Amino acid sequence: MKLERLCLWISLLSSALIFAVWAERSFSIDYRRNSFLKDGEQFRYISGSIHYSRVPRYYWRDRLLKLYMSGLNAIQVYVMWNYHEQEQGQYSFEGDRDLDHFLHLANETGLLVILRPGPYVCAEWDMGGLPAWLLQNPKIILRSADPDYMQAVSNWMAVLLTKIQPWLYQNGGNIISVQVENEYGSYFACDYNYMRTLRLLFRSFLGEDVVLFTTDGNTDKELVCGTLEGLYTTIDFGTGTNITAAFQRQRRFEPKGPLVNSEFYTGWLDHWGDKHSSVQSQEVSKMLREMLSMGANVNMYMFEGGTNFGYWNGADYDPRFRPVVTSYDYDAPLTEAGDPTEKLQAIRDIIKDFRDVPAGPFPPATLKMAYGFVMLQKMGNVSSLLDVLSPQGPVRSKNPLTFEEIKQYYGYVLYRTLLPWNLPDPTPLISPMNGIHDRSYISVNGVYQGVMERDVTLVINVTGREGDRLDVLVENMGRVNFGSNINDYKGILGNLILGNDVLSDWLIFPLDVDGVIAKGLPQAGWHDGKSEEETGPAFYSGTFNSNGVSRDTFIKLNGWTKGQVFINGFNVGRFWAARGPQHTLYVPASLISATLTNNITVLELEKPANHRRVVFTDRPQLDNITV
Ligand code: 6DJ
Repeated sequence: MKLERLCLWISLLSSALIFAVWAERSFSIDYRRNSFLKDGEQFRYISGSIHYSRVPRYYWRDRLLKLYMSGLNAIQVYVMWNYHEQEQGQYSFEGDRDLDHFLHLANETGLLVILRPGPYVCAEWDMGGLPAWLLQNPKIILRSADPDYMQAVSNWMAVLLTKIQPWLYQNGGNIISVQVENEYGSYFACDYNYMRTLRLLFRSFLGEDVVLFTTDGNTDKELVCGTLEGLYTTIDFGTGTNITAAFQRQRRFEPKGPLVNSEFYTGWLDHWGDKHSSVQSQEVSKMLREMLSMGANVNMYMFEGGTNFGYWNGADYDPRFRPVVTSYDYDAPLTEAGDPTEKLQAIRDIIKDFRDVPAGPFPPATLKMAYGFVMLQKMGNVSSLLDVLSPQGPVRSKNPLTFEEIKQYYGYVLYRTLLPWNLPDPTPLISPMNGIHDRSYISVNGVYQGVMERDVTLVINVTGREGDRLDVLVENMGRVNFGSNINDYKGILGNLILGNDVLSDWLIFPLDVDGVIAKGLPQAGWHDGKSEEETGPAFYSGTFNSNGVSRDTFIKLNGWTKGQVFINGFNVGRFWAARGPQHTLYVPASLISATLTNNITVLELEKPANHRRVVFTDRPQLDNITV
């Protein structure tokens, strides 16, 4: 009896203690002293962006430690809605999507978190993080108070913010502030009701105490549409901006409180076909020093960019469709593979003048391995493997349907119809409304004819005979993530014209490329494609042994054209050797088996290299210049 009472006392006492400790935990804004307040003390963050969805879980701890050792006291993290709710109502928070685990590791490492849960995030991520299933309603007005959109947002936020709530600083966790929406002022809708509803939603799940904020580009128009009372106004800008003028603009909307640059650009993103971006470290460090000298809070975007694995890259639309490359290296202080750079050293040297940087040696670059050449064998053309790739068979429709209409949101769909008459002479196949989203690979009876590409090639000549199979394999190259074109439907939008006639009666095959490759195909049961055409969409496969060493490596597809690479069933991302500027894909060590035979499968969409080899090197090449 006595023992029970003692236990009760102990438990009451410890609860009181925990409560007392937590009661001291607070994070707020001191408007009088133009500062943040943490546990009642003035506080300033020096933070860096990292997106857990762009780094394999295996490396989360490594990267977080490197951020900490760089002298940062906080990280800024996006939650990509479509990464967690790929199908409506089905949530995934496992493995690489385990947000709780990521927050836990950050906490263990000693990093505070500035969380950016969207719902829209931009971020060069497919559709700015919005799930493509929202587009099933053709009338939906994204990022507005549209009831359908808002209902989906509320359902998601109920799941996400409930998870987040215990991680708030005042509740014992490490999240010090939460952003509402993202650069909303850049969006045409400028819908205050939307922002008000979001504010209400965030407050109802997270409480009154949490610091909620907005981030907008550095112009009056953006700040007018992006800010709202009760949400602290912050801005974003990079090198080449007049810092004083930028912070003065923040001051016009937030006369008191801390100065905050929520996205100070350490580098920039790349598009296929464009020049590789880079930003001089001297410029970055000089400007960082100036901002820190003013007492400003700074988040560096990105500190570690990572990779757009699979199909996750976004695209811009200005003035034409421009998809973002697979690497999100961003010329950031830590490379795509998490290695320290000279820019990191320069930044760390600046930070040292403003706060204590952890002592001890900086973690070194992870070891890389040049596994060398691997020969690939052709496994078969896409057109001849439809029974494997599309086991449920095709959807039949008079007119073409979009990816969204057939609920295949990513990857590839094959549209098939029959030629209505003999075409002895080259006859134009036309996409009159520029409706191929985004790139299609055309063949007639398995004979490859060429490419049609959104905004670039709207007509292609084809030949054939009446009744021949016309196959249009359409690739979704990533949805627009910025601007007013984010309702970016994929597939064939509108009819195709052959000569003077509209093509109709389509068989539409959703292709489960990832599912099939993850199951270990193509090895088992696939016929060998040797007798088939040399060009056109086809699978190639090969194996290699790592001789007991599993290390980071980079795959290079010299002489190949464009496609998708899978290592041991994992979709490493897109390559486009013919266009650049990215020429290697990052393959993290966690994908490579030290003991078993490793498989590599390539979906080449156009023309393979004559030598049929790929090479694993120990160095990235993100620029067209050979290094
Ligand atoms: O918040 C945005 C980031 O997610 C801000 N930004 C970055 C990231 O997308 S482009 C790069 C951009 N905003 C669009 C402004 C275009 C000039």
